[in-house]
Amino acid sequence: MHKDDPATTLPAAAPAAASSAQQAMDAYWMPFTANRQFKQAPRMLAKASGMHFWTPEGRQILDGIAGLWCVNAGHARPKIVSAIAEQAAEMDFAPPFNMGHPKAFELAERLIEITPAGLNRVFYTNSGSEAVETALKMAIGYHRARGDGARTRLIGRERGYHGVNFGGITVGGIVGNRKSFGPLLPGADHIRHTHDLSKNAFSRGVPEHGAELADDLERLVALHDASTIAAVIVEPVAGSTGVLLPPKGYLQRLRSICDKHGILLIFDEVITGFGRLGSPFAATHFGVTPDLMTVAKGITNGCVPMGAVFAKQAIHDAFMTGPEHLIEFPHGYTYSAHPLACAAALGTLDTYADDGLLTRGTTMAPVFENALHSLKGVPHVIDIRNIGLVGGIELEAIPGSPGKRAFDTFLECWERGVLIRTTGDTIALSPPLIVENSHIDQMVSTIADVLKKNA
Ligand code: PXG
Ligand code: PLP
Repeated sequence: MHKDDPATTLPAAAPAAASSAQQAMDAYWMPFTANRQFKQAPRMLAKASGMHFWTPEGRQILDGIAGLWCVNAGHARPKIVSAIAEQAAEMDFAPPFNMGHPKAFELAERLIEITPAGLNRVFYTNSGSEAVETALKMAIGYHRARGDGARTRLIGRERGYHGVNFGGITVGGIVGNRKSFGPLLPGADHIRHTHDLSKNAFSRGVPEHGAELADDLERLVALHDASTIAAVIVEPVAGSTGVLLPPKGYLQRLRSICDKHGILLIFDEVITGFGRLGSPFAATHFGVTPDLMTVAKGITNGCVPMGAVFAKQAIHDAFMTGPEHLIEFPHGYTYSAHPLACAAALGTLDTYADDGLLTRGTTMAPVFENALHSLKGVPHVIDIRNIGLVGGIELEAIPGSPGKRAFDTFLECWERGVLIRTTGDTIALSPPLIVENSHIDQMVSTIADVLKKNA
């Protein structure tokens, strides 16, 4: 640091009580944030419990998005907090390569009790992005291990979000996340997205029209030949792109086309996993079992970074060949199965079980659905979508300024004490699964007030 730089003359660690306005802000390059806008008018969070955050000044904020789709059991749950604290004191770290620790094995056994039947092998990562890279490598490696090494193509879907690493943005379909980063991985392709407002606007739950969009995979099979395709990856319900639900029968159809052609099906359940739809997983909810499933976020209630891939046993077993002293799958992260993450995940599974949270979304869904759909007719609302405890409210874009109407709504809801999330011109709501009717009322009425005021 240069001592004449005025920014560095501030104390290195700002006092805990410093208000957001006093804090030096230049050094931190924020992720997925409009940095310059933020730093002019920072939105700081300092404390969290249950359904709420508090700002450093003590203003209470209702959490309408479970942090970032991850704090499914609500904030500061005692069993999770104490599990992390106790683990940090007992064993802070253990190398995951060639060594194990009991909680990593215990957690895997606990997880496969709730995954769809057949998905019974667990590989740990530290994020959803890493889980996606891991699953894509497993898919290609699996085919090669079986002597089908020409199957290397990866198929994603338009508008899909699979994290931000190179594999994930290759199969991802959000243009803004890919266009600046070169040619990406070779050989990938995309099926069409399923969003169709002309037929499905204001659907409650899964839309009626569009199962045939799964047949777009047949187009890619005809173009590339199935013998070159390793896997198809989709979000069962697309979250990040603006809450797009699968049309009725779509996922079943995708499953059967994959089966017909020997293509692996990967569900990216980073958002839909751990109760978001009212069932433990989207695969459970829709009765469609993928070959590989990626999760993160809710696996630790967002408390310690962790992700995972669930694999069918046959995929795992295909790797288990060759000399027994050699590594079968040359892949893993320094922090795979981190003891703090495993402890947090065990505390999280206990908390979900204690409160019945993996299915509470089903109980609350009718209340949530009715509240959301009460926004029909509010100025600029052009669609409302919902399933379980996730909702999307699509706004008409301001001509020439896509995203602005939703972002302005987000800013004004924040001023009024409600945290929502926006992507493009869609507002996403995904509250902690402990949400009560009064919280739902507060979220929806705040959004309605803001939209009416700015009509
Ligand atoms: N796959 C899916 C389906 C996701 O939703 C990831 C992968 C990546 O996970 P990590 O842990 O690497 O972030 C995600 C993450 C949003 C938003 O804008 C959504 C996510 C992350 C950040 C923002 O709604 N989802
Ligand atoms: N870069 C270097 C130089 C490393 O040594 C390592 C891990 O040892 C990595 C990257 C990968 O880090 P991680 O295992 O945390 O993903």
